[in-house]
Amino acid sequence: MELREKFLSHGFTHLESLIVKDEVEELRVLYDYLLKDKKRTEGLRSDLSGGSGGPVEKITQIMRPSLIEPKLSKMNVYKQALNYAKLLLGSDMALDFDMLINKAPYTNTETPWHQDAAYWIKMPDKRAVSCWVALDDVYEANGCMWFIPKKKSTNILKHYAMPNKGALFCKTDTKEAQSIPLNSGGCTFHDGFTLHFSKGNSTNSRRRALILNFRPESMIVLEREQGVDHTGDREIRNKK
Ligand SMILES: O=C(O)CCC(=O)C(=O)O
Repeated sequence: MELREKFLSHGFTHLESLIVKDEVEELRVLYDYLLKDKKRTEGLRSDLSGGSGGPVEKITQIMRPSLIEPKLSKMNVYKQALNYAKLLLGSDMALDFDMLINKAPYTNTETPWHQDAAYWIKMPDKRAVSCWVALDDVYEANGCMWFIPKKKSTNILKHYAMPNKGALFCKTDTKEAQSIPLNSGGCTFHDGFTLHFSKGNSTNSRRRALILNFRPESMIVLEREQGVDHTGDREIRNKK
């Protein structure tokens, strides 16, 4: 099935290779600087697991990393992902925010099932696509992405928050869930209503992902007018 056709009908799709290995290497260097630098990332960094700030972060999330490390947004991956966002959802797509999500070896902590739109304000134009780029080879045991093929509607299930402002999650039937293993440099695309999840990293390998989220320019303007720039606390914004 064509990339766009699959994205529109299932709510997700993937590419075996979005960027070349040399760029993966360059991104890993910037990524690792940010992971180590707790000072510069303060305020934008948190543990999605809901852990209460212990010495080991189980799922490190750093929001808007390109604000801290502007070299990032000059990288080809931002241009490539934007081109695909336009192909999938239209020429008015623009970058809303980027984030890093890292699962260190043996942290064994799943990212619970959720829909991204639960985190966002209600928007009249609901088009959005997240490009999740693997910077390591990813597979089920170290936390590759899983998706449930989307039904036609754009319903948002009831979401709950993990303790300490951790990730949002919902309850869902997962029998149709599909895992998408990737080599580094590959990526998945999912829309804001598609249920997704990843297992904990139970291996000695790393699982670094860079995620770029795109939506219509006019909706980004609307978000910013309402003070939403994806640097603040996680909360359930899109209540039924
Ligand atoms: O990287 C993960 O484990 C989860 C990613 C995710 O939820 C997202 O990109 O929306």
